[in-house]
Amino acid sequence: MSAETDTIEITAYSWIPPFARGLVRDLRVRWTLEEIGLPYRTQLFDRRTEQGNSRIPEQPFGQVPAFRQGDVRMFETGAICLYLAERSDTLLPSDEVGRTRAMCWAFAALNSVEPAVMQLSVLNLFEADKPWAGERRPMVEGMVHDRLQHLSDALGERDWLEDRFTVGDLLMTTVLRNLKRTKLLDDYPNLAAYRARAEARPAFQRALEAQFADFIDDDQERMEA
Ligand SMILES: N[C@@H](CCC(=O)N[C@@H](CS)C(=O)NCC(=O)O)C(=O)O
Repeated sequence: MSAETDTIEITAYSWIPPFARGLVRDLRVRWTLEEIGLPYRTQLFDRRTEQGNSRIPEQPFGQVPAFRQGDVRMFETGAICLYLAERSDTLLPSDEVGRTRAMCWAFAALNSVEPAVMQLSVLNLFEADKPWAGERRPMVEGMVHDRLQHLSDALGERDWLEDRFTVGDLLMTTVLRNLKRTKLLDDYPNLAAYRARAEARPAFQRALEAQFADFIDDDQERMEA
């Protein structure tokens, strides 16, 4: 029997601090599944009890998300989203040129843009009270600006990074969402519009709603658009 006939299950959190809600990376997988129209169920973990040495099964680093369908067991959102995107041309064009460009943007999101963005997130969320935070911020913001400027130039006046929405845009949007509590995107109106355009997709809205619906409490502070 093909693994594709089994129910898809992904891991997610039933509780995580409010600042992270709407940003947790299972959103990428949920969004991918919504775009291609595949149902899934979630296996939930409470972040308050999954700390220390507790590990989320099937994810070597104890993180979310993990993905399971039949014998297929995956971790790493980039791998999961690309694997799923291959099942339909909604997120991955069937022509070789389009498919390979989409793959490049998927890796660019996770490997070229996200590392700089995450350094800023860590500084703002976990290191802001350190005596050296003020000294470090211009350097970190400079790195992010460098990436954003190049991304902005690559996007230009188009709606998407290539001639249509792909898994590359999906992943890039989830990376840019981590800048929501900063003003950095204000300097790049085309990127701000790009992110808003992607977030307006019904599949994204369904994925976001589903992530919030899985939190067990009513502490539903969100990352507003
Ligand atoms: N590279 C991994 C990163 C996964 C990741 O950072 N997950 C976070 C939530 S967004 C997590 O589980 N953090 C809790 C921890 O690290 O213990 C991926 O893309 O899947």
